[in-house]
Amino acid sequence: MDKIIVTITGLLSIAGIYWFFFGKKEETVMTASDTWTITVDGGYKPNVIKIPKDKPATITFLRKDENNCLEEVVFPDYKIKEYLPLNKEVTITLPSPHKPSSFHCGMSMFQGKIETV
Ligand SMILES: [Cu+2]
Repeated sequence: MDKIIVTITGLLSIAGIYWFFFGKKEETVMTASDTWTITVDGGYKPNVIKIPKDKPATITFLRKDENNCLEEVVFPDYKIKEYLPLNKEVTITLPSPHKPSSFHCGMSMFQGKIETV
């Protein structure tokens, strides 16, 4: 009887571990999309985006922060610099292929990261 309980407990914890990792992986499924929305409010939310290497990525920025410093977003590796008007969506398309890179505000005080998958 004890053996059965131990076996069941063992199987359940293995299932739990699988569920945990599988669940985490499932979260990254949203990275397979080709559009992202980043809210600019005291920084970039989210500030890490994962994009597929070989697909152009369309990122929509919505600035809700009046801070002048955030009115410009720069993607140095793509040589893209864009003005972000307050409360207006701005769409930026990053041409593929991608490599890990970053983006930041005009003065580089707020940063975001691009990871590739
Ligand atoms: Cu800044």
